[in-house]
Amino acid sequence: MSKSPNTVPAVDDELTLSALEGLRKTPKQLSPVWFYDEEGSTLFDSICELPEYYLTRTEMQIMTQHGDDMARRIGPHAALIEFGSGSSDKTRVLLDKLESLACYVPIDISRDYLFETAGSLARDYPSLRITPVCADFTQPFDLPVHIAAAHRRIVYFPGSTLGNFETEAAQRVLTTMRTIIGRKGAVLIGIDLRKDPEVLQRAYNDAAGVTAEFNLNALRHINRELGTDFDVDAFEHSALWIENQSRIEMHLVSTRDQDVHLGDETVHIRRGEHLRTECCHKYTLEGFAELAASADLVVSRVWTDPEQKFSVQLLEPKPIQ
Ligand code: AVJ
Repeated sequence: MSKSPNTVPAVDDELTLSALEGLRKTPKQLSPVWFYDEEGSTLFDSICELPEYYLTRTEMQIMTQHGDDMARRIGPHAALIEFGSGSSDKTRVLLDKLESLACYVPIDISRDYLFETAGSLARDYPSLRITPVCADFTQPFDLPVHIAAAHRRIVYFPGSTLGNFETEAAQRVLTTMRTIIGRKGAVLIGIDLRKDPEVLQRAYNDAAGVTAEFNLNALRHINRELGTDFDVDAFEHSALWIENQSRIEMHLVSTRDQDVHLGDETVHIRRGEHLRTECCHKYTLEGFAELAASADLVVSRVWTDPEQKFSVQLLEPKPIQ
């Protein structure tokens, strides 16, 4: 999984092109990847502390309560590879419980944040081999060769981040994981579950307005990175439950007509027009098992909280008949 060195265009152009592609769609779209600059990663950590945002807290409870069982099922001498590692908070629960872990490979797109977190983990787990990889895991990336020496490879993907992907893209991410773990490995994944729409709406429209700031920060990030001129003050946050898609959609709504310049192009945004910045799919247990099966993965264990708000699931390769 490596890029050919002479066919890669200038990175900025690649980013500009993919941003333009989204802005040419109807409705206009921005990738949720734009949330996560350093400021955005910090805002996301604040979201996790919000009373309305049950996801992180519930997942953490599940990890604490069932971590021993998870560690037993993972077994000794595993390589732990985390997709979108962020603060690695939930990972610490696993690191405390796993027996003689071979190595930890956190993968994240936010470089400074990744190395900062890896540094603090290295201080707290001095004997653990930690190899951070700065990458967008939806694109080809290289893993350190030393993971081959581990007894098995475990991909950890907490936080229900898979929910950000539409069905086909989610299948591709799961297939990437399936390839990484090979025949003997497993995927440990956090998946948010369908529930009362009221509870969902509140989780993405918090009273303190942190989610709104997080959403708007995507525009600040893109302005800084691509030199665009979105008028950040002329956008409002909106998050709605879309029943027939079983997802929350985060949007930014323009409060005036504006022209945004991107590369050589001018993108016109009408007053009242929506930019979609994120989809957060919510699954039933059956629905997720079906999605996993489409990537040749079988759900071998599900851990949930008593109210079944959230789930952590162990996926293993479908046995070859
Ligand atoms: C990191 C994708 C799991 O979908 O809940 C939080 C991001 N967006 N509030 C989510 C998010 C708005 C979050 N994920």
